[in-house]
Parts: sequence; C-alpha cells; structure tokens
Amino acid sequence: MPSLLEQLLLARTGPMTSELVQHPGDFGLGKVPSRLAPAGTAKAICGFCSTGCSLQIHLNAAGEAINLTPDPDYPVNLGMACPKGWEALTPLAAPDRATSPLLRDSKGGLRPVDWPRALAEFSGRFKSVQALHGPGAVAVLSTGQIVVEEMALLGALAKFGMGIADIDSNTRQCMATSHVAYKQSYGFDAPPFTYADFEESDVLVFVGANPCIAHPIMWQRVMRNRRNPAIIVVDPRRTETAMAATLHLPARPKTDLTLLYGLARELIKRGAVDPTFIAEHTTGFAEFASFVDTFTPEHVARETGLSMADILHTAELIARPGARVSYWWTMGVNQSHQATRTAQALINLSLMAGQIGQPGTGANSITGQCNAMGSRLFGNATSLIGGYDYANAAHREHVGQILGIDPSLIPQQASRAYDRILDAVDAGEIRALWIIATNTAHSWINSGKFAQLRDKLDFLVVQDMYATTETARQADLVLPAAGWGEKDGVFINSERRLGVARKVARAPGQALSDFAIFKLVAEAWGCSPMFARWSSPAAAFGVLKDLSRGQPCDFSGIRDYDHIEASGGIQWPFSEEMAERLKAEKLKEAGSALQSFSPSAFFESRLFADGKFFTSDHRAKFLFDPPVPLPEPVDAAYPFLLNTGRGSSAQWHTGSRTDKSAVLRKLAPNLPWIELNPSDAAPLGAVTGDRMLIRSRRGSTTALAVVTPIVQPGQVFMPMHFAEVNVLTFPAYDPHSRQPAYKACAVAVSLAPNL
Ligand SMILES: Nc1nc2c(c(=O)[nH]1)N[C@H]1C(S)=C(S)[C@@H](COP(=O)(O)OP(=O)(O)OC[C@H]3O[C@@H](n4cnc5c(=O)[nH]c(N)nc54)[C@H](O)[C@@H]3O)O[C@H]1N2
Ligand SMILES: Nc1nc2c(c(=O)[nH]1)N[C@H]1C(S)=C(S)[C@@H](COP(=O)(O)OP(=O)(O)OC[C@H]3O[C@@H](n4cnc5c(=O)[nH]c(N)nc54)[C@H](O)[C@@H]3O)O[C@H]1N2
Ligand code: SF4
Ligand SMILES: [Mo]
Repeated sequence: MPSLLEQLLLARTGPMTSELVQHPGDFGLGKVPSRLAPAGTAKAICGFCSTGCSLQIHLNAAGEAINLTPDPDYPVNLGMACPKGWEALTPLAAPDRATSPLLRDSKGGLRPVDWPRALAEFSGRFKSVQALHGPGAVAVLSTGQIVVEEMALLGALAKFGMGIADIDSNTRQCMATSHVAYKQSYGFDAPPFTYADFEESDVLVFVGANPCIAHPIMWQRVMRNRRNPAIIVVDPRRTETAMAATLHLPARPKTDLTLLYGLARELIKRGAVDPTFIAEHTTGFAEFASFVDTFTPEHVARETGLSMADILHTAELIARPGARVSYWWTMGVNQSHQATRTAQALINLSLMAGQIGQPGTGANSITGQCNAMGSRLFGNATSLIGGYDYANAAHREHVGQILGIDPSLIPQQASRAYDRILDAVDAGEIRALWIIATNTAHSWINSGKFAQLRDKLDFLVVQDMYATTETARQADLVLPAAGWGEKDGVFINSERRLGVARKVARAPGQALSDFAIFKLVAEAWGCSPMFARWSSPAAAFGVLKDLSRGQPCDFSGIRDYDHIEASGGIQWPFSEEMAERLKAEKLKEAGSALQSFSPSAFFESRLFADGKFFTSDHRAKFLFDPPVPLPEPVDAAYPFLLNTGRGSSAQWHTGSRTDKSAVLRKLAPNLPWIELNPSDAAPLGAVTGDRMLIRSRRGSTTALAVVTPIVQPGQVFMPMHFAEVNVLTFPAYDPHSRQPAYKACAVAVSLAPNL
C-alpha cells in the first residue's frame, strides 16, 4: 500500500481528477469523472471576488484547461465576466510558482526539499515551540480564498488536532465587521439578499462601495434594473460608481454614522417608518428614536460637509411611499474605527422601514473575496465551525458529536483577532506562525510593524502558490500550494450561493492542493484518525452539510457537487425538508419521475420575509453608539487624510496573481500612484506623473501623482495593490469586529527630491 504522500503525488500525474476523490481509500487513480469528458468543457466558479461568476473552461483531449469563456446560463453572471475572470487561467502558468517545498538553510537561503523533509520540519519545529512555550505559542493566519472544505479542514486540524488556540484570517481585514454587525443585530451572520435585488430596487444606496471597480458584474446587475432607480453613492471620492449614480454624497471620511443617524431622524419625522414591523419584529426602537433626535439636518450638514439640500433630497428619496429601498455597503464602512455601528446604522434604516425580506430591499453587505462567506461560517475563528458559539456548551457537544471528537478538545472561547495575534508575537507569547493563502507582509495595516515581528518568530511557515510574495520570501518553510483551477471544492458568494470550483489544470512540480497538504500535516502530526471522514473534498462537504443541519445556514438538502452545478448554484438555506418540498412540487408540475431538480429555476432566496430573526426572541435589535472622532486626524505636520482601496478592476489585492497576466498589466498602471486634488497639487508644484514623497508617522514611500478632482481637497487616495501603501497606514480597529481601519490616516505629501 503506497503512503498517503505517494498516492497524492502519483495522483497528480494521473488522470485529471482531484488528488483525493469521492471515497476513502479510492484516490481516483485511473478514473476520469464524466464531467471532464475529453475535449469538452467544465465549469468553475471564479476564484477572485465574491460575486461568484461561473466560468466555462474549455478542455483539451487530456481534460486540461486551454481557455475559458463566461458561463451564459449561470444566474449570477449571465454570460459576463470582468477582466480578472477572463484571465483566471494565466496566473497558474506563472514561472514563479512554488514547485517544491523550500526550507531556509544555515546560510539563510531558501532551498528545495522533498515533502517528507518539509513535513518532518513542520511538525518537529511547531511541536518543539509548543513544548517549550505552550500550545498557544503557535498560531495560524488563513484566508477567504480557498474552498470551504479546505478552510474547514484547516480550522478543525489546527484547533482540535494541533491544540492551536488562535486561528484568524484575512477575512478579519475584510468582512469581520459584517459578521459581527449581522450577528449582533439578527442573531446570526446572515446577509439577507439575492442579486435580483439589484434589479428590483427603486432606490439603491451604496455606502463605501465602488462596485464598478470591485464588483463589476454586480454593477452590471444594477444596470439591468428597469425601474428607473435612484442610485445614491456615499463616498468621499467621486469614484466610477459615484459618476454613474443619480446622486453622489461626498461626505467627509468617517462621517457616515452621523449622516445615517440624520437620515433615520428624517424618516421618523416624516412618518416613513413601519410601526407594525417595528412593534412585532424588533427591540430597542424607542431608545434609538430618542438617540437620533439630536442629529438634525443642520448638525449633519456641518459634520459631513454635505449640503442641506442633498441631505433632505436623500431623505425624500428613501422615504417615498411604496419605494423599495436597498442599502449596500463594502469596505468604506467595514474598514472604519466605528465600522460595526456604521453597518448597523444601515441595518437600522432597513428595519425601521420594514424594508427587509422583500424584493429590492435589505441592508446588504457585499462580500470581498471569493469565499469570505465560507470562512465566516467554517473558518473556526470567531464562530465555532458551522456558525456555532464557542461559549455555548451545547454547541460544543453537538459539534464534537458530528466531528466524532471529544467536546473537551473544543476551546470555550473564540480565537484572538489578527491584531491581537500579532501583539502576542510582539510580546514573545506566540513564537511560530503558519500563514496560508494570504500575504500579510503586504496587506496588514502598518506593515512596517509586521516586518519587525518577523525577527521575533522562531518559525514561520508560508503556504502559497508562489514563493515570491512579500510574506513567502520571509518564511523559514514554504509549502507549495495548488491554486484555483487545480482543485475541487465549494465557494459561497455574497448572496449565500454555494458554487463549485473544479480541477481543470495540474499544479506544477510537487505543489499539492491545500486539502492534501492539511491531510499530510495531520498525518505527520499524528492526528490523522480524527480526520478519517475527511477523505476527500467531496467527503468533507458531507461533514459540512452535517454541521449546517438545523443552523440558519442549513444546506443539508444539497446532494453533492453535481447537484449544485446542475442547479446553477444553490443559496442557503436549503435544508433537507426544503429539498423534499421543492422536489415534490416539481414532481407534481412535471408529472414524471424526476431524478434531480434545479432550485435556482424557481427559487430566489431572501432571508427574513417572515420577520423572524435568529435572536432568541426572534426580534432584530436596534444598536447604536455616538460618533467619535478619527483616531488619527490631520494636523499641520500631516495635513492630508490618506484613503486606500481598489485601484482598478484588473488588479487583485497584493498582485501575486493578477500581476502575472500581461493582459491585466496593460489595464492598470504598474507603479504605485497617489490621487491628489488639483487645488492641493498646485501649491505643491505637482502635476500628473511627478514623483511624490508620502510620509506618515509610521513610514514613508514614493508614488506617481495623479492630479484629479475625484478626490476632495485635503484628501489623497492610494490603491492597496502596492506594498508601499501599508507602510503608511495607522493601526486603528473597530472595537467590536477588530477590523483594521485602513481608509483614514494622516500623511504629508510633497514632491520627491531628485536622486
Ligand atoms: N478589482 C478588484 N476587485 C476586488 C478586489 C480587488 O483587490 N480588486 N478585492 C475584493 C475584496 S476582498 C473586497 S473586500 C472588495 C472591496 O470592495 P470595495 O469596498 O468596493 O472597494 P474599496 O476600494 O476598498 O473601498 C470602497 C470605497 O470606500 C470609500 N471610502 C473610504 N472611506 C470612506 C468613508 O469614510 N465613508 C464612505 N462612505 N466611503 C469611504 C473609498 O473611497 C472607496 O471608493 O473588493 C473585492 N473586489
Ligand atoms: N491599505 C489597505 N490594505 C488592505 C485593504 C485596503 O482596502 N487598504 N484591504 C484589505 C482586504 S479587504 C483584504 S481581503 C486583504 C487581502 O490581502 P491578502 O490576502 O494578503 O491579499 P492576496 O493578494 O489576495 O493574498 C492571497 C495570497 O494567497 C495566495 N493564494 C491564492 N490562491 C491560493 C490557494 O488556493 N492556496 C494557497 N495556499 N495560496 C493561494 C496568493 O498567491 C496570495 O499570495 O487586504 C487588506 N489590506
Ligand atoms: S466579477 Fe468577480 S467573480 Fe466575476 S469574473 Fe470578475 S473577479 Fe471573477
Ligand atoms: Mo477583502
């Protein structure tokens, strides 16, 4: 019997199928699944953003991807894709793929080693750190960009198998606020909407969201709206989305809370609230109403810099009787020092008007990464795997039973947040880190601090597709991972839709899927029996179904990957009972024996149509706090407020994937840039193309000037795709979600001195 590693490595050169397939002991050698019919097509959900577009992958006779086109039949993208989706196969073939494990040698260089050596180092070094400093001295930083089977296996392995208390992920940088805001207000992290709401709304309010750049296919769905909608964009910058809107509200950065409380007051004053809904389905309205009473239009205008006319016009639009109003937010809200309360200010507006659960309504958080939703449910960080609570003994018992593990192995509290994990590294408490599919050295706030922490770590493992990322270059051990398109599994998109990503290409060299790597780690660690049921991604999906059963996110009615694919994706909830009911209805309609059925064909899923929330009293909560000033306001020495975010639809985060495409590189500048208002550029003597020096209290960098009225006077903007940006950012966090406030810090800007 070949070892697990031998089987995995052998399977890589065998037919095109997962390294680990359907059944325990059957590693798929010699088996070609029908979906990979030679010279046919396969489908895969895109692995970049949370829109979750379906891509049709064209295969050669060997079943390998040669090209792709957007899937015309998928209910999400309707045949469309953005530039990243079209170019999704290109980064797989990049010359700097990690093709073998790399270990830092005594001379300080990274040298290729084989898997047995890498695994021995991995478990030997981590175990010795734990033996010396306690189990808590090892922590994990993971991602929202791997399939849900992988993130769940990692979460379970780290916490229950390896005794690691702290696992967090880049979802903290991105969606932690939405997770906490929904959980506090609705009792569960449950974005209520479906993408059809973009088309069904009369008034769409986008707050801190730039979908034209960050979610272009969602924006296409807005453009399909035939109701002549009012589109209101709240953003300090006049973004592409703001330009396309019917009304742009360029509120001062981080004054959203004041604006939204002011709008709530106006709705109350105009009687544009739903007293029945409030009385039957919410708590805390009376306190909220008296709290917002001081947010007069005059006060709001003063704080936000908006005109009274614009504020009152906005109130008029959202108060219009019978109008369907939807609120959409992204990082302009989530990455703030009062992020959770700002998200809840939007939730409050939708609750008080009873605008939830119906077409075109809701307070809707747009997700970031392809599987941030999966990591919110199954990452095993803030919530216990499956959306349960660590502190709840009954939940621990239940989860232990499903996973077949002793519940006493389940910690009684959630992981520490990303920033606290790094604080613990700084304090010498955490001595080793395992970083998976995230590029901390580039993307973490105040990244200069992370650079200093590197020296405090006894052992740093980075598991990535590339050995060249800013973080991988600092590793003691690099584990080479297969990427999107090289493995099977499920992503969950912004509207709670599960979709399947398929293996259509071979990972290069010795690279293995993250799933396979986690299985090998479990074996090397000596805890593999705990994960016997997790024999393949498909088998792991079965575990996830069991965990979801009875939860708000119940998807136990899904049969398997083929069922999801045949249905055009399936939104949760989709319980066994729902599946049976739909099947019966469908059978009645069709009058014949139906083997499978397609939920999406007659099924658009919104939450809370019945006004029942997931709190213990089934009521949603009005939550609010007074606005507080910016953590780092501008002053005479640092007179500009730096805002950061997405630069173009062709650039993805730290560029590890999108920079590999010559096509995508043509669509965006390849050097860091800074947007400055003309009235600020003139006194600096700067014109577009000049090299500017940007300094903050943390560090300094240079970037090319783009002089543009898109940014307001006193504000500057830099895209996050260049590592230089987080050298500048100020480490402030939302107190509830601990999400970093990336979008506001004080900087000084001048012409860079000639070298
Ligand atoms: N092309 C591309 N698409 C992506 C990504 C990518 O890297 N590239 N990343 C994906 C991920 S993970 C995410 S999280 C999403 C992010 O998607 P978005 O959140 O839409 O993108 P950002 O540019 O980060 O921020 C949105 C806007 O917030 C504004 N903003 C800043 N401060 C404030 C404020 O105080 N109030 C208000 N109202 N607005 C403010 C900024 O000016 C910016 O225009 O994009 C996803 N899609
Ligand atoms: N200043 C500023 N900073 C920001 C933001 C901002 O708006 N402003 N936004 C924040 C947000 S919302 C986010 S989401 C983060 C994103 O920050 P990161 O997560 O650091 O960015 P990515 O470049 O997406 O990093 C993903 C890494 O995973 C690797 N990878 C991709 N697929 C796989 C896989 O299948 N397996 C493995 N093992 N590796 C894989 C890629 O090569 C890459 O190195 O940045 C945050 N940082
Ligand atoms: S919009 Fe998002 S999911 Fe769709 S193709 Fe572009 S990156 Fe992929
Ligand atoms: Mo994100």
